[in-house]
Amino acid sequence: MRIGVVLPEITESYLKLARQIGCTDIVTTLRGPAGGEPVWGFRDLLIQRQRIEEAGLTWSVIESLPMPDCIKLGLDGRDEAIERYIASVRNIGAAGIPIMCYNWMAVLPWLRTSYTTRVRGDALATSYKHALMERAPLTWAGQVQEEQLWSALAYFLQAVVPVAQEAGVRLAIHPDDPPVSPIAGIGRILTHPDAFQRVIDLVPSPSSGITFCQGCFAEMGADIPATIERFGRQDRMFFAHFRNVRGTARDFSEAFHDDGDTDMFAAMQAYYRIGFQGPMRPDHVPALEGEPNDRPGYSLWGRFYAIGYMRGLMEAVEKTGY
Ligand SMILES: [Mn+2]
Repeated sequence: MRIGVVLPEITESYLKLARQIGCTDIVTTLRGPAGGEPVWGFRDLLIQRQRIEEAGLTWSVIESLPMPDCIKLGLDGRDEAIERYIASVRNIGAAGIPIMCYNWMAVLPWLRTSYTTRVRGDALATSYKHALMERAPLTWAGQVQEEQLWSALAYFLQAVVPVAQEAGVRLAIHPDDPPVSPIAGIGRILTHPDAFQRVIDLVPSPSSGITFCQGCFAEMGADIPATIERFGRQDRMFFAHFRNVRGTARDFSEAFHDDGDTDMFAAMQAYYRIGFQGPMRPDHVPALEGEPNDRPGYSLWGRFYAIGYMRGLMEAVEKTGY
């Protein structure tokens, strides 16, 4: 099992910290200059990769590359935007970064109704109550039907998956978070485990698979070990977000990894049973006392606590079996 981490920034000091707590893999976002999604240049990627490698770590996942809504909604301009995306995919593959996480949340990304929900010891977590969003005004996109999103996703995959396969990049789709449809008139399609099968089957390829964000699947009410086995046995689970929550899609709160509804030991056993080779990173941790809550879900101490717990679970599973 390879533990990955998102660092606040890629510095020598953070890279060292990552190794000290037992991480092997680095997961980063690629942000672009303001005003448009960029094509990431091969050499910029290579220099960054070498920096991570020389610190003794592997840059295994890009999560995510900016993707404009015209691609997700199938609007004018998408062909040019897909061309730019494809150019980045080629450069990412050439630079030796094997996995790209992406999502199909249009207009409204990752969404919460609170960043200050109290969990154990009054640590601050994010939470979502759909009842509070029922009267949310429509966005600029108006009403968006789910079929429009499915059709745009199929168009995207037909264009990009063959390129990704040739470039040696695996595309791993992340669930909608929260997995509720619609929100503010915008449909959401990755809200049920069967939707991931549909994505895998749209353009079948060893380069098209999923990011198993465990918390989202738990919110969907999925049986976590069974779902890990379902996609793991197809070799389509490329990347995992180890995450625990309390509640369900329409009313949930993030939790400490050892304090939510999911049996995390049983989940870890399932990753071992499928021989999961991909990187796994902790996702959405509470902000602990003494640390600012300026990046809700991504406090550093919370992540470190989660990684220690993951390593403990791994040792327990390795010693007691799966
Ligand atoms: Mn996630």
